[in-house]
Formats: sequence, structure tokens, C-alpha cells
Amino acid sequence: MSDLDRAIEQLRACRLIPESQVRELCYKARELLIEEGNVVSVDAPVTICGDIHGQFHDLMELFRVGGDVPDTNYLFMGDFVDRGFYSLESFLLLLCLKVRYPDRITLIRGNHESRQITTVYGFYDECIRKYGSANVWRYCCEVFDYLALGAIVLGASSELEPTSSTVNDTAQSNLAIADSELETEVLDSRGHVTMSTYRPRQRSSSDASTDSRNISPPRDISAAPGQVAAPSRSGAPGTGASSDGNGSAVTSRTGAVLCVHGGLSPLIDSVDKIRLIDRKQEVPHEGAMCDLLWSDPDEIEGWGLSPRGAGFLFGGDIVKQFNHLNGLSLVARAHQLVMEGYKEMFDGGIVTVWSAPNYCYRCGNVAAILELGEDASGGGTVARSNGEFGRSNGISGDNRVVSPGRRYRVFEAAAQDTRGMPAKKPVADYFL
Ligand SMILES: [Mn+2]
Repeated sequence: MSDLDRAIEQLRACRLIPESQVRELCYKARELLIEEGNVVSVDAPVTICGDIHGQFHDLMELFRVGGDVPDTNYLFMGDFVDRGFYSLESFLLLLCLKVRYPDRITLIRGNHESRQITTVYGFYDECIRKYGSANVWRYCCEVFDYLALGAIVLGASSELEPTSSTVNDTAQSNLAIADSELETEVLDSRGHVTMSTYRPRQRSSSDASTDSRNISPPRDISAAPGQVAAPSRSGAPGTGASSDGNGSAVTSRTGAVLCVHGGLSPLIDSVDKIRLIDRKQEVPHEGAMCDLLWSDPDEIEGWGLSPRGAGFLFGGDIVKQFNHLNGLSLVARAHQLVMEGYKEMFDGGIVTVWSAPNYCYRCGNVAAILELGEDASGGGTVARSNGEFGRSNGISGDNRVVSPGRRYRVFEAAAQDTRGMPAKKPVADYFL
């Protein structure tokens, strides 16, 4: 077993590795990350995750729900550290996995991956407490400077694959068929599905009825143990057979998915402009790089000032235009606590994914991860050699792209007895 595999095993057990090994790990990680562009290209299938915030035991729960690396490909959208008690164990494990399986895991930068923020919100203190000096904090911050600012997911399927074996057999037999555009599975602490919902694909936004398309998952996750509330569906398990004819109108190409921690910037009108940023630095207080890590979508028109004091608020019109101009079907972002784990806004043009259940060990929220399947039909986006993706050639016609099938797995915090942790004093400013 290599040193790296040993370190992974040790960190999985929530035990830290020696300082000298952290130093070596961070050096290797930087060598890898320096080769990545500001916007990493990632092929589906991939599972997209939001904020972790040092909640190590919940990260383990996330892997139980979503599958282990390298069996499942992961894209983490930043905010690995601060707030929780195990920022070191969480970030170092993810970094080990990145170095060990570089093509299986993508890490992008959150606004907490910063010297200034970690000094205030816990990671710096944790490093001092656990290692006795600021050395490890310094090594980690040097890695932060090299993390990508975003990722583009290509080749996502517009249809969902049957669910994998991460759910128990009983539930799976009820859930195996998923020809829907959007599916949510709520899992309890034992990995059992307690609720499942789905929404059939809609052909276009114009024929959507007046009902809100800001999708939120069901609130009731309190099904009794053993009670599986998943609805039964037609179609034989494992066949992927479609039970409702969607017609052929929407089998064209699936738009790419842009992943960033915060959101859009008034200084950035194309994905290519993100590629031009000099990212290898501390997160600036303003400018495009700052906005990508700090901004939030909001029910406004155009741009607005952010109450966070950094980044901007942006409305549905901004998202719609950005997605259209860039051939995107979806912006996936994190950064904001969502009690239901995820929240789609603006006709499904943007989604917030939040992966820290019971945030700060007291918010009472559930967490979610977003699974995008692989398009096996060959009709997906095609990456070009220059890094661009399936964009209109200027030939007139419908530039509309199809949304990818989205499966949200919603999960609760790891059982209390697996963590051994004290109650924490109340923390204000959750929005940071
Ligand atoms: Mn954040």
C-alpha cells in the first residue's frame, strides 16, 4: 500500500496525517492544480456537491449516499473548510483523493478557501490547535490559490439512468425506472429511501403552465423507519424503459452545465472570460474572481448589491441570457444554505446545491448532491479541441439546449453517535 493510500485510510478514520506528509501532499496537489485551467472540463457522469464546511462525518455520509471515490466521479464546488470542527480532516481527505484519482474528483474554490476568511471562521484556529503551528494552514492556503474557479460538465444525459445500488433492494425495485427530467430521493441515516418525487420533462419553457418552476423538494422527510414511501413506476427494473412518450422534439443536444461556487459577475459575459482571469492569488475583495465566489441569485431584475459586502445579486434575466449566450442549460452553484438541500430557480436555469446537513450542527437542514448521468446516445455536447463546447455555429435557428436529467439525493446529518462532538455555541451570519 502506498503512503497516499495509507493517508487516505487514516483520514477516512478521521485521524490526521503528520505535518511532513501534509506538506508533501500540498506540494503534489499544487503541481496537479497548476495544470488545470480556471474552468475545468468534466465529463458526465458526475455527482455535484455543495458546501462541506468541515463537517467530516457528514462528508462520510455523502460518500455513503453518493458512492465512494473512484467508483463515483465527484465535483465539489468549494467551501470545504470553516464552521465545522473537522476542516482539516475533510479538506486533506479530499486533497488526497484528488492527488490519488485526479480524473475522478474535481475541486473548485469557494469563498472560504481564502487566508482572510479562514482566519476569522475557524480553519486557522483548528490548524493551530491540531498541529501546534500555522504551517499546515499555510500549506493549505497555498493550495487554495491554485484551485480552479469553475467547471463545465459536458455530455450529461437528458434522461436519468436507473438508480444505482446505493439504495436498499426494496426501495430500488420501486425506483429503478426514471425517465423523468428531475428526480429527488430522500434518504434516511441508514441510506434507505424515505421519499421519492419526480417531475416529467417539459418540452420548453413556453408551454409550461403558470405553476412555479422554481423546484424545491418535499419537506416531509420524517417517514418512520422502514417505511418506504417511494412511488411505484411502470417499466421493468433496470431496463431504463420510458413509460411516458416524450416525443423526439427534445432529444437534441444537452447544454453544458457551468459549476461555480457563488455565481455570475457583471464583468463576465462568457465562460471564455473566466478562462482569462489570473486566478493564482488570494481571493480579491472585488472583481470577476471575487464575484464568481461570492455572488447569489435573487428574485430581482438585472444586478443588485449583495448584503454580503462582496459579489453581487443577479436575477433570472441575467441567468437566462448567460446560459443562452454560452450554450449552457444550467448553472450549478453552492454558497447558500438551503433548508431542503437544493433549490432550482429561474425556470431551472440555476440550482443551488448545499451539502452540509444540519449546518453548524444546529440549522436543522437536510443536504443534497446532484447526479448528472452520461449521455450514451451520442447526442450530447461535444468538446472541441480548443476547450469550447457545442456552441451555435452562427447558423440561424433554434439555439435552445436541452436540460440534463437531474437526480438529487437528499440526506440528513450523520447519526450523532458517529461523531462524538460537543454542542456548539450559536454562530451568527450563516450567509457567509
Ligand atoms: Mn460560500
